[in-house]
Amino acid sequence: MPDTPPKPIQGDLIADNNVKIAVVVARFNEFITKHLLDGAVDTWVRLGGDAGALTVVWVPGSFELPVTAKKLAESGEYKAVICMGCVIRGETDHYDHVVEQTAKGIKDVAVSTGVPCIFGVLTCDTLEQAVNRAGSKMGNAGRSAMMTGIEMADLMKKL
Ligand code: INI
Repeated sequence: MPDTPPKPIQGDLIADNNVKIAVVVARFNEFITKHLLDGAVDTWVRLGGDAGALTVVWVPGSFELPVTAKKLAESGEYKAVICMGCVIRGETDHYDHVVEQTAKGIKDVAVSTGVPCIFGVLTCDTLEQAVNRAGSKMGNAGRSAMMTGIEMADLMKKL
């Protein structure tokens, strides 16, 4: 008998207006995060979705992303929650606390609710690094966060 290769299971990259996705954006470093949001919405539209089908929620800073993602995930309405922020290292260890707790918080919400919560938070040493990842030299992290959210929302349906 010929050996048959395994049939992989994976999410498709199709924006379906009936599969609700929420985007939570931190206002801190809005100069950067508004471009991440623009990239995410544009990617959703280019993959076939209507911009109006997305739910966009603004929060003060990245530290507020997990609790907001939790509320959205627990509502049962959303198949993915995309969290976007920008944390830039300063002179103190504040950066480390914000980054660590934000990343862990977002992961905890995803694992406890079963709703994919995407870590679209830039963690940079300099403003230039953030600019490069918000629609210039290094692309736009908002785009990849949206693609990850769409793929994961579809994958969860198939598992
Ligand atoms: N929030 C960010 O999203 N990015 C930062 O770079 C940042 N820094 O550097 O302080 C930041 N701080 C605010 C934090 O997220 C909370 O909003 C605040 O601590 C209130 O809980």
